[in-house]
Amino acid sequence: MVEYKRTLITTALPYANGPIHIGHLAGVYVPADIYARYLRLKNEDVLLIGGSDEHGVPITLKAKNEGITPQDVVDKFHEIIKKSFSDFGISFDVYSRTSSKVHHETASEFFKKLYDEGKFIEKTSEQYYDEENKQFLADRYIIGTCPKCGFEKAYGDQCESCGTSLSPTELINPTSMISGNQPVLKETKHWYLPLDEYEPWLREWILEGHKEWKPNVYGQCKSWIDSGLQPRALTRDLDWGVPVPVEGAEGKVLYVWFDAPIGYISATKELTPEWETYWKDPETRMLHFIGKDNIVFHCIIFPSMLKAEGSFNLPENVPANEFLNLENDKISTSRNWAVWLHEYLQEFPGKEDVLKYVLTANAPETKDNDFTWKDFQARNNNELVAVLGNFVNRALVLTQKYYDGQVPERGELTAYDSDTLAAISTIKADVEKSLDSFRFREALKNAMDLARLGNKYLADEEPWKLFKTNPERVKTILNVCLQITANLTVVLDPFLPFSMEKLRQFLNIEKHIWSKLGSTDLLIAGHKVNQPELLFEKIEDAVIEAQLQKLMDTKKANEAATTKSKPAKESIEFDDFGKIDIRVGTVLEAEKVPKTKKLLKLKIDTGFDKRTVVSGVAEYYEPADLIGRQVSILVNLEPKKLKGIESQGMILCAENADGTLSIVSPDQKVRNGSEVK
Ligand code: B3M
Ligand code: ZN
Repeated sequence: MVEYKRTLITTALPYANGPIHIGHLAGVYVPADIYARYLRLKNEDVLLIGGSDEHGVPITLKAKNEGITPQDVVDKFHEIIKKSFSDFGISFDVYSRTSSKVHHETASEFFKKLYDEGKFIEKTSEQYYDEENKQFLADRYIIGTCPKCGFEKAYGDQCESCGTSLSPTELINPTSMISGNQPVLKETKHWYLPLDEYEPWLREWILEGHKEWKPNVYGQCKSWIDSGLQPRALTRDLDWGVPVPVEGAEGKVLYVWFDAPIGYISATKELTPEWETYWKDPETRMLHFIGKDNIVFHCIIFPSMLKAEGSFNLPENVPANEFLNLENDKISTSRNWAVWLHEYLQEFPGKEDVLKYVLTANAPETKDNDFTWKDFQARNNNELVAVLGNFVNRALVLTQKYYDGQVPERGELTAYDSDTLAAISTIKADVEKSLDSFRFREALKNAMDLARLGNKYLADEEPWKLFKTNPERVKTILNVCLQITANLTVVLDPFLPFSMEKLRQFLNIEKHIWSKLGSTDLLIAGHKVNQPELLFEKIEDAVIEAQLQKLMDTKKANEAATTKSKPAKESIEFDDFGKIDIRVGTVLEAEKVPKTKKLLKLKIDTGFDKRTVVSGVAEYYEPADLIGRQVSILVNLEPKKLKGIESQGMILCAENADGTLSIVSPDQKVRNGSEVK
């Protein structure tokens, strides 16, 4: 397709079983939002569609773990997700949910049509069943070892380690997620889409017809098609989802990957009565923004469903991204290893654009990438503050200072002036080329080139040195700088929407459309600009350290959760216990033992004497912090010399999973000498 009249952009529907994190944002929502904003600036007809995926085993498992209903789970997370997207400025035209009535009807009708037209095959097969819970174990209800890569916690539908899509019977050592039992096989009936019959068509449509798709997407499709497609079951034995609308299907629901992409259709229906134009008019171009784990569903299965139905458009492109890691480790909801959007928004108010910037500049477009807080800080301080913020601030402050905020007249141009102004159009063309091929990192870099250009121009021309001697020249220089600033509000608008809105307020201008980009008269002489504020603020080390500390705490908590406690030692007689004399004492003095890393020398008031104890806690406590504290001390332990000091007892500590020590103290002040028993 060359010409199109409108664009329908869909974004993967996040499972409503947890909040949104930076991995979701970098992979799907930030690029989709940039693209939608770009098309809107070009005055194109575009819809950005989103919503929560509220069915499937991820939801029912979460409900089970928390002892609440699936409806409770999705109600809670749908609200959190929707609000965080909106606060972050993802410009959805609609953000819907798949538990809605319109969705249930739409998905149900879609299935019924394929059923009535004989597009499914009905098959009875043996599937895993948990006898204790009397339940079939679909998809993620079952885990086992991946037959491809050996990962031990692969799900029944997919291995998260190697990405292979699986069926439960392929798993080695299958285990029920509900009971932990070995499941048994039991017969059940389901409806399958014979993907094998669509193979020749898929081959032609994708492998011949869409060679322009990103290599990672095209490559995955090719490997799927080349390894031979199998009929795919589109129903499940579950009690949460869209009921299968045919007779003899009691207790069965539509497979979540059948209903979820239809969610894009229902959301469009919810938004506009014109929904069919967006889905069926061949002059509409449909784009699916997704992460790499969703490629097969959006490129093979959903298109085959659409093809079977017959009246819908197929996707024109599927610009899927790879994964984002966090500080060198895979982002994981269950391990709480993530930067959560709703927390970021609270902890970094007014810095929505900074996160968008960093996630775009470092987007996992062609390979997995790593988000680090140090990189976040560096990009903010060295790029947003030092380049973009610095340039516009200087241009605006000088305009206030020299001309009381009025845009000065431009005189005769030097070659450098003309080249600088002409470069804006070149940058426009570069950004378009990058965006049109879904290369967002490059597009952002192209757009930031305009800020770099302005910064360099200002540094080269040094108007502050000329103001006394050549005031006419300064007018021209600042006029050029202000035109660049005004152009920045256009070229960076898709990427930094909140900041560009602010910048338009400083400049006292309305939003310009994309085609104005490159114009050297966005601001006419005499136009009055406002007093500027800072566009971006430096992020201090302490802020970054606090975030890193938060992640360290998560790591510790995870280690603690996965460390098995030692079993209890052999039983002893009460008399044996009676031999142990533990007392509470107060630390009177504390100092480091010279030339050691671990040892502190403590003077303790035990209530009946004052004695010296050497303790191995120097790495965890500052001596000064211990003075005055009550501790538990084993007082009848044989004295022992440590580094030449006689230690008369032992301070009791609890040992953490990571080997760190924590002193055991009474939870309120007691008399020194009190027995611990
Ligand atoms: N909810 C899977 C995911 O969040 C799924 C996407 C549905 S898109 C129709 O990765
Ligand atoms: Zn695997």
